[in-house]
Amino acid sequence: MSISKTIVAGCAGAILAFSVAARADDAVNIPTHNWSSQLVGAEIVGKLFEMVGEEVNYVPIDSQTVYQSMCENDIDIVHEVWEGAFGQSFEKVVGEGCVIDLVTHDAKTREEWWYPAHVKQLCPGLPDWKALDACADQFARADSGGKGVFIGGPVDWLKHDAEKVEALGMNFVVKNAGSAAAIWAELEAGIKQNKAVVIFNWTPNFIEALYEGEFVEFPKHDAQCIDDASWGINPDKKYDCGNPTGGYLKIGVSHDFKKSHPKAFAVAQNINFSNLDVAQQSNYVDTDGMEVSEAADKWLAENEGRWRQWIN
Ligand code: TMO
Repeated sequence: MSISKTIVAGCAGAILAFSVAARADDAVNIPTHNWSSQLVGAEIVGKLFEMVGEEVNYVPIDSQTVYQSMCENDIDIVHEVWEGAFGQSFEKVVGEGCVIDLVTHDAKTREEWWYPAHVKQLCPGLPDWKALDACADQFARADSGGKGVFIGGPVDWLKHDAEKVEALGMNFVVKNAGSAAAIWAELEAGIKQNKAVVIFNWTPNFIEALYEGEFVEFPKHDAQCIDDASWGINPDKKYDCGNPTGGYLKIGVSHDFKKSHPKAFAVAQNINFSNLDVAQQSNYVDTDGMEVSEAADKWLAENEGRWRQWIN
C-alpha cells in the first residue's frame, strides 16, 4: 500500500516537474498529431512564429485531449480543428471560455466512410448507406462473424462509427486502424485484389489525387443528431446520421495566448489555409515521400506572397 502510494506521488511530481519545465523556456507549444497535413501545417505555423521572433516546441499529443491541454495552458494553438472529428471537444472548451475560436480557414472539410471506385461495381446502389448495408456480406472478413468490416481511423479521431452502426442497425463492425498508414494499406490491398473495402477517409487529403472514389451518403448531418437521441430515423439513439459535409476547419488558441505570446497571436489570426493548401501539405508527404520539414519548406517557398502578409 505505502509503496504504491509513494510511486503514485512520485509520478505526479515527475509530471508536474515536466510540465513546468516544458513551459520554462517560454516557447509556443504546438501539438503534433497522427495525420500528415497536420504535421506539415504545424511546422509551417511554427516557422512563421519563429520568423517573428517566437520560440517553438512541437509536442506530440492525442488529438482529443489537446483541447483540455489548451485550457491548462500546456498547449497554445490547434491549427487544424476539423469539425467532424473534433467539433464537440473544441466547442465545449470554447463554451467554457478557456479556448478562443480564432480563425475559420477557407478550407471546407468532410470526414466519412469512403470506398474506391471499383466497389461501386461490386455493390450497386452506392453511395447510399442502405445499399452499402445490403452488401455487408461482401465486406466480411474471416473474423467478423459474417458482418461487413469498416476500417475506421485511430481511436483518438473519435468518429462514433460503432454508435452510428448501432443507431442505423447496420450489419457492420468497426475495426479501428492503428495509424493513418494502416488505413491506406487496407485501401491498397482492396484495390489490388478487386475486393470490397470501405475505409475512413477525409477531404482535403492526398487520396483524392491518387484514387477515384466516393463517400458513403448517410442521413444528412444535423447538430441535433449527436445531442438528441429522439432526432433522426432511430428515435432511441444518437449518431443516426452522417458527419458534416461542408465542415469547418478552424484555428483555436488558448485564452492566455494573446497575452503570453502576442507576436505569435498576431500571426495566428491571419493564417488561412484553403482546400488546396491542406491537400498539398498531405500530398508532399504521402504521395511524394518528403520529410515533414521538407514539405513545410516547400509549401512556404511556394506561398511566400501570402505568408509575408500574415506575418506583417
Ligand atoms: C482528423 N482527420 C482529418 C484525420 O479526420
